[in-house]
Amino acid sequence: MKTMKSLSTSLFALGLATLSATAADPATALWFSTPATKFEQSLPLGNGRMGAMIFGGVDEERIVLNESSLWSGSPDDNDRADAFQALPEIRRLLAEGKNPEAADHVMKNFTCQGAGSGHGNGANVPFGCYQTLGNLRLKFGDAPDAPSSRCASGHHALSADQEVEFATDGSVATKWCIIHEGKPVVWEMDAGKVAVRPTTYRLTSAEDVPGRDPRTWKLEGSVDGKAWMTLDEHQDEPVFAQRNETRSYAIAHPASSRFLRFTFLPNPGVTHFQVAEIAIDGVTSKPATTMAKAKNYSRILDLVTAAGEVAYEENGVRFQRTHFISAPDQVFVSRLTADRPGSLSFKVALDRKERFQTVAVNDRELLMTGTLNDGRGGKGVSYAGRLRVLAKGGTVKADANRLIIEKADEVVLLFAAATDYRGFAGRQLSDPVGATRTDLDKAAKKSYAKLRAAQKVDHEKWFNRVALNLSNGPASPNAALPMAQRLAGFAKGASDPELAALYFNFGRYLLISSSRPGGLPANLQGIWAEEIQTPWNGDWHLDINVQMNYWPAQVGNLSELQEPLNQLIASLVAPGRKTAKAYYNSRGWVAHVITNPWGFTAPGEHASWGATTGGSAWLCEHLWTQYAYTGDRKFLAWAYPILKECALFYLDNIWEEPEHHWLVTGPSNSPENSFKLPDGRTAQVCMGPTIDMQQLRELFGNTARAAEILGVDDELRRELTQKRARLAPNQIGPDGRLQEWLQPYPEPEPHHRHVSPLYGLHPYDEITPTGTPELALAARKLLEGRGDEGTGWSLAWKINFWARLGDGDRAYKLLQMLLRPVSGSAMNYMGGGGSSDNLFCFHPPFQIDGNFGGCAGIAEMLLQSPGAATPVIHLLPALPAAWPSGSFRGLRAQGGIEVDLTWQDGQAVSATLKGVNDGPASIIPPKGQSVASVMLKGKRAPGTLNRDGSAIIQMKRGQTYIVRFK
Ligand code: FUC
Repeated sequence: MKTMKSLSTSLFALGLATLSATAADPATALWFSTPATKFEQSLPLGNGRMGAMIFGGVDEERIVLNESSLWSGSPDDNDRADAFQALPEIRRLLAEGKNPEAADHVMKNFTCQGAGSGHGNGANVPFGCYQTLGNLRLKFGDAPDAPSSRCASGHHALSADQEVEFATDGSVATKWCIIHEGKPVVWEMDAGKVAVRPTTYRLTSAEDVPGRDPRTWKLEGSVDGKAWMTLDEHQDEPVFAQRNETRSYAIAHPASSRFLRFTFLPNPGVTHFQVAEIAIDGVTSKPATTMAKAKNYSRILDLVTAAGEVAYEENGVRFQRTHFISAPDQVFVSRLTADRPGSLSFKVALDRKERFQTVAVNDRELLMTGTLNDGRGGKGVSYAGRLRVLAKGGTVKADANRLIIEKADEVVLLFAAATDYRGFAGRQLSDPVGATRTDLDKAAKKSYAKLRAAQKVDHEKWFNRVALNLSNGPASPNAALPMAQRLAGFAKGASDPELAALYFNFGRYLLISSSRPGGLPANLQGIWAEEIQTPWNGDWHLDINVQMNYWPAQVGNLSELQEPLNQLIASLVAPGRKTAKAYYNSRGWVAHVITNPWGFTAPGEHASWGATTGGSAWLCEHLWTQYAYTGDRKFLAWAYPILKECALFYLDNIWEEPEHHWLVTGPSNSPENSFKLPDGRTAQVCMGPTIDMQQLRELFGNTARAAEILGVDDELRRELTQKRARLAPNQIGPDGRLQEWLQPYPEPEPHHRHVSPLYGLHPYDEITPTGTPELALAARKLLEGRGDEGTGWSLAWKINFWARLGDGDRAYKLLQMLLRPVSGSAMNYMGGGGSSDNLFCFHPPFQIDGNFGGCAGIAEMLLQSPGAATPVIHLLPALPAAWPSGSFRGLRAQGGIEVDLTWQDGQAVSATLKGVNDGPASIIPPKGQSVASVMLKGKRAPGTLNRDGSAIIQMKRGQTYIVRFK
């Protein structure tokens, strides 16, 4: 690991030194020289259940708060009871090559019942969505409260960068855009403490679709937010003649108001309403710049101790804030200090975009409560967030719905959050308000130092299991730059191996912070979101995304943190059985493409993607992998019934296609991709896509092996083995590429982000360069054809593919692409993935899967452990030229073997292996090298050195083996 000294030296060389930044290790810390102005620059903290994003502003510290069970929606029956009756006809049409007709049938009879995911905008349908808990705001000094605007009619933008705040961001380049649903659109603003009396206002049209411009509106004012007076009105105004045109209006009846609101009537014939800017003169303003008076500012996320540190000087006083979230004490903690007594004066507020009420319960405590939509207009999950102020010196008092701290020496803030979500995981509370009180009372009995010490011990126990060093020299100059400049420099080609190490460490950090035993699994957002309507509902997508979240768990030595995923899988068995009966009249359980905390297992609402049947099979891979990497038989015994019933579903549902008499799935999709039929029509619904076949080979194989290990179900084992052999095989198309479907159909979108037929290369490993060289070549050709470009997670997957193909430099190129700086969160399916300043993976928008996939990909370049009866330890299978020397400690191979390795000038020097089980292990050295010796306690370890340079050793649990290479 880098020493502190080498970094501080380079910082001084660059003239960028700040006091705190010199303490930051560039491989384990993200540092910034400015506060965050956007979510994707803020610092993520989490204890698995609660999350926080630290902005670190000087005038206002905004902290986005999260709680993993804050889901709208509610349990729902999504199955069409007699859908199975449509199955024979759908299969007949598929067998006859009439895929679009089959798709019509799926649309009519075989999609879910109800609104499904609400086309990815499910906040207000039963599917629901994961939502932000709200904001904690600390307002310093005498800065007036920034006016805050909101959409009082409850309309939500389809993407986070078109939400209501973009109407007052001072930029005509951004807009507020929503679907009005035929209802008046209400914009409301709280101008702050002081009443205002504006006399003019301005509206600016957005950049496109004139029909969406405001045409009929009313402006009202209110002193108390209850009684409203009309200030101005316009009807049937002509559409704005130009895009981004600003028009000014005089207010007909000015009146003193604290609250102001516009009601815009929807324009007939258009679905959307949009406006680039709303400016009430003298009231709305650009957000104040927070850096005006601050000096020597730094903001650091320390991955080792899991704390966000903010420090700066103002008027000669040094201010410091430390933020963390404790798993042992279940509270978010902030400590604020200053080096001159009596310097801390600020106001504390808790807010949310909708459905909240904040009250001061006493002079040092705020309580925010609310209830989410159950998706039927009724009451869903209720939540509570409670904040307590513990101040040394000065005064603390309540003022309406905030707390005011004056002239304190030091302040500790404790925040607890809870919901009454009851389901497969989480706290199962009925009184979240009471729970937050109990959590705070307990935590408040401990000193700050005790809270911090307990949180550090807990976090470090996970984090320190693994260490990675990708350079042996002094830190590169680029590594000393603040994050934004560091990413920009790296994208321009600056050497910065520490950045890759940081990305790896960050992935493990995020898993530790978003997935803890007993809790809900990490979703598309991990646990971090500032929206009400999160992109794609912040759900669990089963056609790669939730699985990718857990790729680092085993190799990254965080096996226990996969438990939430295992529980999610177990929870899908009961609803999945019902779905299997309704749609297939079959045994077993199935989950399709998406799920939520309410047990959604039905197909999605559109045939083009919702017919994907592999979700449950892909989930079950993780149950097997957990066993493979731990050798934990008890776990296997627990998981076996889930695997078995999953396999039974597919056994009942594979059918013989007419051409080759192979067994295939169908109806299905190759996730989200489409193809062209010979008659030129485009289709998505198909039978036997390659990915399904690979997943079934894997599932049937793993289930049979599990049965064998546990000594059960001989007959089932035979059936699995027989049917496995009859599944449609991997095929190479006339263009030499691995085929995606049964036929070599041309693709309308050849660069599609999903590379589903390479499931057999990664995560499954039935395609390997040594075991199946022809298929590996076909896989490589497919990958070349798809191109490197992709969404965030797609880039991350490609790192893993190239690593499996043994091409370290190509994997590194994809890692560079994943690390390229991106901004803007508009949804992009075509490519343009990368990283934001805080290293969050951008699809775009922010989607955490790529962080985990990239982390696993880096590990995959250094160590691979393909599935076999004997655990295999393949060292440096894809080392790029960019990392000639380095070391790692604590990565895991199958069989629960911990591996340490040092390499120099591209050559492995020595490795240490330590197992938790007795048994053989096979060691494969880097290309061009051989195992020279394997020693146990200074003597040759039992085993054999093979002629091809590999070795097999007989390991005893708890013993340390030292491997040398030549
Ligand atoms: C699938 C992917 C998208 C996105 C979404 C959450 O629909 O195809 O790219 O990742 O899931």
